[in-house]
Order: sequence, then structure tokens, then C-alpha cells
Amino acid sequence: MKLRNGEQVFRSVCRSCHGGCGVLVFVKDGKVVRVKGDPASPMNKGWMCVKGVMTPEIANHPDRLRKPLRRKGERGSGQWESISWDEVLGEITSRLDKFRKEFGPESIALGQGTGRHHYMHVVRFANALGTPNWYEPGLAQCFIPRITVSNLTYGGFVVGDYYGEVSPKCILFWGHNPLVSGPDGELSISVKRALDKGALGIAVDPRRSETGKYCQQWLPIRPGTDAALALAMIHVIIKENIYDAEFVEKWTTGFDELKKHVEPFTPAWAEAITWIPSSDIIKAAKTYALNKPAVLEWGLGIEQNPNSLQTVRAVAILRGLTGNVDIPGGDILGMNIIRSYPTLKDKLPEGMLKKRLGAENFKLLGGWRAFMPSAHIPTLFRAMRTGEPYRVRALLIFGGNPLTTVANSKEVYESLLKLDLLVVTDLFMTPTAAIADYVLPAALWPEVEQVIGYPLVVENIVMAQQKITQVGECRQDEWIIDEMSRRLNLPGSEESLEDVMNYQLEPLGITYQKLKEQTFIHPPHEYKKFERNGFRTPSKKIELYCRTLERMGYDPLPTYKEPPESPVKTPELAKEFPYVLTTGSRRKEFFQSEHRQIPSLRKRRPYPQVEMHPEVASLHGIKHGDWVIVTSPRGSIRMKALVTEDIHPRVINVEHAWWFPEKSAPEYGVWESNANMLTNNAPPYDPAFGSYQLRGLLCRVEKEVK
Ligand SMILES: Nc1nc2c(c(=O)[nH]1)N[C@H]1C(S)=C(S)[C@@H](COP(=O)(O)OP(=O)(O)OC[C@H]3O[C@@H](n4cnc5c(=O)[nH]c(N)nc54)[C@H](O)[C@@H]3O)O[C@H]1N2
Ligand SMILES: Nc1nc2c(c(=O)[nH]1)N[C@H]1C(S)=C(S)[C@@H](COP(=O)(O)OP(=O)(O)OC[C@H]3O[C@@H](n4cnc5c(=O)[nH]c(N)nc54)[C@H](O)[C@@H]3O)O[C@H]1N2
Ligand code: SF4
Ligand SMILES: [Mo]
Repeated sequence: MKLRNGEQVFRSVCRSCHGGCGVLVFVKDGKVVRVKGDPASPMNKGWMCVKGVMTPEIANHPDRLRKPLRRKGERGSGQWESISWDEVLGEITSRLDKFRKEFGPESIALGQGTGRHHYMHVVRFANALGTPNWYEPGLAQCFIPRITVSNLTYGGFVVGDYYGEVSPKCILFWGHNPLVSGPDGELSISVKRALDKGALGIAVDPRRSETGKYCQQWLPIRPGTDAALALAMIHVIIKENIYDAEFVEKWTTGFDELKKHVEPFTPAWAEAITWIPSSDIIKAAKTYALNKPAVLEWGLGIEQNPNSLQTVRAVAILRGLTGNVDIPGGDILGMNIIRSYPTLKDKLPEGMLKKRLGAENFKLLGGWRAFMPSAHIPTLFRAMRTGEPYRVRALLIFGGNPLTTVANSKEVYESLLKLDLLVVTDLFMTPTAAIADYVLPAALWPEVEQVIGYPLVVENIVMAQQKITQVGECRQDEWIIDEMSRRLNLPGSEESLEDVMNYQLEPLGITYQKLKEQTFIHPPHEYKKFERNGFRTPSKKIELYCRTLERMGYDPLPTYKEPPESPVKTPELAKEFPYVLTTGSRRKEFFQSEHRQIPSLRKRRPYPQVEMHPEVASLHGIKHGDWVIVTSPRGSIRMKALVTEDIHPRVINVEHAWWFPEKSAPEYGVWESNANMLTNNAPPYDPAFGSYQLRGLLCRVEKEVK
């Protein structure tokens, strides 16, 4: 549509985070000039967050990469020459072809960033290339434990029902701060509206987060001990007879085993471990069980530890016990209204499954039962560095900044420098891209065509993104992948992206071109699908006791394990590092390591911050706003003090993914305030997912002396 001021308006989907907000994009002279929330969108109903609103600043930023670059000097010397797409794709693919033939396709790894539009296309490329080694920096640390446990326990992924007639009466936020973050950013407004309508909020979080501030109850937990709290809540709910007996009888298996199993896990037992008073544990368990329908919003707080499988399982069982699954206003199972992405998984040669790095150990991350089998990052990076068990020679990253987002940044750096070929596709030059051989300019969401189902994984609503503008020579990642596939004559390269999108949409009887006109499809939700067909688990019931896990050699009932580095497990170390460190809680203004160069966003948060209680600050002579050195057994970083009562007095929280685009290349200050200088990528890992500890480590703080 054309407006009187010469602007044109298009409808699309914002993806300045994981996305999901329906938007109106205003374009003038070929540039995005404004973005507004689309009131017609069932996801956000007109709302947008600050990052989305600032999209024009991101899209038109002078530092956007606009042409393919080839390095001129040494790796990381910061000297580049621009070359044509034809040349760059020709050079990269001829090197890939050589690696493939000489060392086998497994010597080529593919990397990507968190849940982008091209996520599944990278998986498709890996399968077509014949390499089992692709990764995403979340996975074991983010979302895969929740998805896998949901599948094992309820036979599908669940999300909070904010989209129907009935509103939740209670929301239990567990290690999750959706008013700022979430698997989908647009969740913020739905949660906020449910709380405004009177839902009782409970927050399990060492910080009273932005979401916690709206809650009636705050349980400031010791990071890394969530399984103990969940087990005690199960204990209370069973002991007090406040579980949904009819539902449990009819729709779950293993209740008797669970009842026996949780007998020792009393609130007093959990109090000693979690630092939460037992009276608060009992109160939270009662509030959640007695206020139906209830949503359980779970987040990273339960996954970024080496007991992620059992922690997520313990939390998941609460929904089953209270019968809050697939009911209006509860946690609902997906409709999955489109076909899953054609990832060409049958093209991966069978022998390659065994070669997937980490798959043998972490069966639910990389094995055949995994939801989205991928390589284990510490094992993969070790293979780059040491050649053990075999050398990985090339890495192509499509939108990721592992120098800031993967644990133990120095080791990540060492690993990347050992590669024969590093290619990074990104919107901007980053510290990771700066040490690459080739840097390719990616398209931002208004320059992209894709079909996407929301909420992520459950696909209840399907939307179309459309290409509205063109910036420089930027290309959508899928185009880059398809061009490489064509040059390498890979399986699937005869299909266009539009063919792939149309294949996904076929069950809806619509093409991508038609969906673009319509923008979204939102069929009515079918609740209680289990009454028709049972749950999609082997027993057709919710599996409180999980035989599949038992057969795989994992505990069928959830258990608590003390974090490997903690005041309890390593008391000697705790004398030198007396605080429990947690990392990564999100900020509204930034998405992971992005947006530090966007003036309107950066001016709201100019510095990285470390949160600490006033007692800690005064003990160390630190004042709000002082520069502070945070040290873990692995390294030190500097951040500005945010002194607040809204954090447990024994916990320190640092932001993650900081770098400084304004500082000099190639490092851009990546070693200064990067949380992953403090974190650990060493074992022990979660036995099923290979998750490592990003929350619940040890640290100390001191005022920086200049
Ligand atoms: N210590 C600590 N570390 C963490 C976490 C934590 O909580 N604590 N969280 C972890 C989690 S949950 C995740 S998901 C990861 C995230 O890790 P990453 O996904 O590596 O996150 P970013 O560093 O922001 O990298 C994304 C990059 O992609 C670029 N980009 C954006 N859109 C596109 C696009 O469409 N195409 C291309 N090619 N590039 C694009 C951005 O400019 C940016 O440089 O970090 C993990 N790391
Ligand atoms: N604005 C914005 N939105 C985002 C992102 C972003 O970078 N910026 N990142 C996106 C990504 S990839 C993800 S995975 C999601 C993450 O979104 P969330 O799952 O909400 O994760 P966080 O905000 O990192 O952490 C949630 C809360 O966990 C608390 N916490 C820390 N340690 C523990 C613990 O051991 N136990 C418990 N119970 N709580 C703990 C933190 O204080 C924090 O308030 O957000 C997505 N959305
Ligand atoms: S929440 Fe995400 S999708 Fe919505 S406006 Fe913000 S950045 Fe865009
Ligand atoms: Mo994530």
C-alpha cells in the first residue's frame, strides 16, 4: 500500500530477536524508515519492543557489512578486500570440495547462531554435505533440554496458553524472565497482559527480575539447585493431596514410583540445598497446585547446568501432577500445522552418525533419539584444536559470535585459529568474523523471505516474512547455502527455497505467495487432544516415570546433583571465591551479542553490568556505578556495579556476550567484559545433553583500582 507521504507499507514479521511480532514496515526510497506493531497480529496485537522499533537503525547502519570480504593479511590483521559473490562462492566451495574429498565431509563443520530464520536450512546443508558436525550455541545450553523432556514426558512441546478465551490463574516463572526475554520475544506482552488480568505470579530466580517484580512470591534460589526445589514441590503436592487425582489416575504412568521416590525430598531437605525457606517452598507448591489453570514458564535457569536433563524433568512433572497440560489457560501442546522442514536427514550417510562429535556420550543431543541431532560444542572445538578424535578443518558460521557466546572464550579463540578455513556470515563485523578468512554480508529480516510457525516449535500460528528491501549486496543465508549447494552439486540443490516453503505449507492448502498476501494463518486451538488419541508417548500417557530414559541408561525419575563447582562441593575453592556466580540474564535493549553498535539502544545501556547485593558491595567498598573486577577460577573481567536488593546476598550476576564495536579491530575489546572468560566448558557435562555450567559457578568481586 502506498501512503500520501510517499511511503509504502508492507506486513511482515519482526525478527530482531527470535521474533514473532507481526509488524507494518514503512519503506521510502528503498529503505526501511519505520516499523509499527500490527494490531491484527494474534501474537503481539500491535505491541513491539524497543529492539524491534529500532529496526531501521539496524537495517541502515553505516557499519552493516555490504559486500563479501576476503582477508588480505594474516588472520585477524583486519585487512580485507571486497570480492564478488561469484568469486567468493567459487573459492569457498572449491576448498570445501577438497576437504570433503581428502579428509571426508566430517572435517567440515557448520555453525550458526540462536534460532534464526535459516536455522533448519543450515541443518539441511549439513545433511546434504554429508557432515554430522553442525552446532548451534544454544542447544545443550538452551531449549533442547526443554523440548526433549517435553517430548519424552508429554509427547510434544508445551507453551503457555495466552491466546484463547481463558486466562491463566497462576504463572510459575522458573529461571525465566519473559518480560525481557523468552524463547520468543513477543511472549513479553502476552505474559504482561495475563499478569495484569490478575494471574498470581511466582518467580524462582536468584534475582527479583523484571518479571519477578510483578509476582506475589519470589523464591531467590541458589543457582544450579533447581532440581532440589522441584523435587520438594512434588513432595508437597503429593503429601498434601493437592494433585489432580482424577487426571493422574487416568492420564499418567508411574505415580506410585514417583510418590515413593520423592518421600525423602522434604521442604527441609530442599531448604538446606536451595537456600529457600521451607515455608516458602510449601506456599509456592500450594499456590501452583491450587490455582488452576496454571502456566509454568520455564527458561534457561534450569538448563545451563550439568544436571539439565533431571532438572528439567523434575520441573516438567509438576504440570503432569496438576493436570495443567493442554487445557485452556494452562500449558498447551502444539498444533504443528505445517510440515517439518525438509532437512534431508536421509541424505546423511549412515556411517556419519557414529562420527558426530559427542554423539556417543550425549545421546539426547547427538544420538538417533535426539530431537535435532547435533555436535557437542566442547567436543567439536577440541577436535579443531587438537585433532582428537579427528581434525575438523573448516567451519562455516551463519550468524553466530562464539567468541562471546561459547564457554571459555580463550579456548574458543585458540580452536578457531587452528582451522584451515573459517567463513563467517553476519550482519556486522564481529570479533569472531574478524579472525575469519571470508566474511559474507547477511540480509536482515526485512530483506528475507521465510515461513515460520509460532510459538516456536509448537507452530500454532504460521506467518510469512517477505523481502521488502535490499541493502548493498547482502544476501539471505538460505540463498548463500543454496548457491554453495548448487556449485557442489549436492542433493536437494535442484529445489528452490520457495519449493521448500511450499512443501511445508502444503497441509494448509496454501502457497508461500498466498500466505504472503494473508500474512498469517491461525486456526482455532484444539484443547485436550489427548482425549482423542492419548498423549504421543509410548504409554499414550504422561510419563512421570520415563521408561525410554531408563532404557537409555538415564534415571527414569528425576534426581538432584550438587553442581561440580559450589560452596558445598568445592568448599576450599569457595574460600577464595565466596560468591555463587550466574551469567547471562538478558537485557531488553540487546539480543545476545547484538546491538552494541546501535546508538539508540546502546545509550540506554552503555556498559556491561554486574549485579550484587548492597551487603556484598559494602563489604568490598564498592559503590553503585563503580568498575568492578569479577574473577572466577578461570579468569577476570570488568563490569560496572549495579547494587540492588533484588538479588540473593550470596549471588553475583553478570550480563553475557559483551564486546565493544567502538574499540579497535580485530578484538573489539572482546576479552574485557565477556562473561565466558569466567565460565567453564570442561566436564562434568550433563550425561544426556552434554550441558555445561553457565549458572552456579564460583567467583569473587573487588573494586577496580586504576
Ligand atoms: N555465559 C553465557 N553464555 C551464553 C548464554 C548465557 O546465558 N550465559 N546463553 C547461551 C544461549 S541461550 C545462546 S542461544 C547463545 C547465543 O549465541 P549466538 O547465537 O552466537 O549469539 P550472538 O553472539 O548474538 O550471535 C549472533 C550473530 O548473528 C548475527 N545475525 C543476526 N541475524 C542474522 C542473520 O539473519 N543472518 C546471519 N548470518 N547473521 C545474523 C548477529 O549480528 C550476531 O553477530 O549464547 C549462549 N551463551
Ligand atoms: N532481549 C532479549 N531477549 C532474548 C535474548 C536476549 O539476549 N535479549 N536471548 C534469547 C535467548 S537465545 C534465550 S535462550 C532466551 C532466554 O530467556 P530466559 O530463559 O528468560 O533466560 P535469562 O533471562 O537468561 O534467565 C532467566 C532468569 O534466570 C535467572 N537465573 C540465573 N541462574 C539461575 C538458576 O540457577 N536457577 C534459576 N531458577 N534461575 C536462574 C536469571 O536471574 C534470569 O532472571 O531469551 C531470548 N530472548
Ligand atoms: S519482541 Fe522480538 S519480534 Fe517482537 S518487536 Fe521485539 S525484537 Fe521484534
Ligand atoms: Mo538461547
